[in-house]
Amino acid sequence: MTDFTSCDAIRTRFSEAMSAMYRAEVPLYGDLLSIVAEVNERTLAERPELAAELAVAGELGRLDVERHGAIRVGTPAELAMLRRAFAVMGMHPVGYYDLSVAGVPVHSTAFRPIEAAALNANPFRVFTSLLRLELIEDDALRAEAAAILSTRRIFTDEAIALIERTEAQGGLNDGDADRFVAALLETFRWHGDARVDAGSYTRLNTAHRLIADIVSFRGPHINHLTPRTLDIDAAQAEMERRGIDAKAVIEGPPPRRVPILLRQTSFKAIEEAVTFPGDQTGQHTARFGEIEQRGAALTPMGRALYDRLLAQARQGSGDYAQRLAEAFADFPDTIEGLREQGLAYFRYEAVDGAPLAGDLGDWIAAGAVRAVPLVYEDFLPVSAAGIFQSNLGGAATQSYGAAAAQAAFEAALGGPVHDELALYAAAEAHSIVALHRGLRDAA
Ligand code: OOG
Ligand code: NI
Repeated sequence: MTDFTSCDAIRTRFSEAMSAMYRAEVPLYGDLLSIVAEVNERTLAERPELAAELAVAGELGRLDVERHGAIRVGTPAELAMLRRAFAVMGMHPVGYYDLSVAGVPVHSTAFRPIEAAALNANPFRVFTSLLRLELIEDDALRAEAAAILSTRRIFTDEAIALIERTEAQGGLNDGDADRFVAALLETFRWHGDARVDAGSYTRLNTAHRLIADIVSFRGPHINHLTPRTLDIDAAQAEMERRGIDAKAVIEGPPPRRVPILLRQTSFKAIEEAVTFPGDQTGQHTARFGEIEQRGAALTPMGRALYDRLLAQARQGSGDYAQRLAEAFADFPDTIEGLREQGLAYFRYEAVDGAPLAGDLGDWIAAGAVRAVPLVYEDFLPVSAAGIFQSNLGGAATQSYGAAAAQAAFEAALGGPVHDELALYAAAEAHSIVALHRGLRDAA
């Protein structure tokens, strides 16, 4: 039998290689890593109960390696090959995000592991956006962009050969795994030599800065890589203390005792030197730094409440943090409250064995079973759009209209995206089945 390197191991090597590359390309990313490491260490030391909870959830180990990246591609063929490349690393498309509702001409998915064990081994995720050429209004410019994209090749021959080998033989041996990581890394490297002349760049950039970012270069350079902090308010304060030009507002929910979903902040995009054919030079602004704090995955009901309260906070005037805190006073902030009102997903664990009469609620009330919130492993389109905007100069853009184009996206991808809510619900149901089995065996 051939000995294949596990998907988890390949993913970990790849995420380490990406991290090293991005650190060299965007040195401020290294500062973010050190801020997050410091804050996490301090938080765990100050809050032993949090450290214990993370240990029980199997999450302590993944914290130091946890990152998400983001890339943007131009064509269906590029997206379809990415799906196959990420599959080599056990990363599958989860969720569909229509960012056109925020005036950004892309739609997206997140490639990530989906099994609990794989997530805890290394939850590396890549938010991946596809340009929607049809949203470029100017016919000539749309044709120009399509022509430019039709001649670019973003994967090396070796990367494609190793993807095909994986599909043919079911995995990669250790040497091939290393070659695959090195070959695929080339796709996400920054290339300052644009493929288009300065005139095209300016036309694309005027239509939308993101269009220029996607179309003008040799590949879908990684545009940020985000470590996970346990205390984003502390990390934000430390960014400011170090004089890093951080975004003013933390996106997402307010600070809470039981964190929910995702809170994110970023530092502004850096300006990078670009050369155009014919030796003209210019500047491109797209790549940035971001940190995030993750909390509980919400049920559809929890998400609806979240969306309503966030909208409410955004409408008012005056201090945003205060409006946010006031609006979210209506969102239960205890494990029991979230659970009883059906707002979040949980994993249920037997505390210690005595079998009990009654149902799950009775067991929890009796302290025989503990409910642990499932981590939100996905993204928030509204926050994402906020981050897109803040890094693109912030000018309000018109909405492209809300028509969801998920079917077109999945056709480009070459398969359906997983429904993230179904994944959380299945993980919860699975833990309940395991609990019943355990209690029965103990009886
Ligand atoms: C992706 C932005 C989305 C997030 O954390 O929500 C994202 C992009 O700018 O390409 O990464
Ligand atoms: Ni991000």
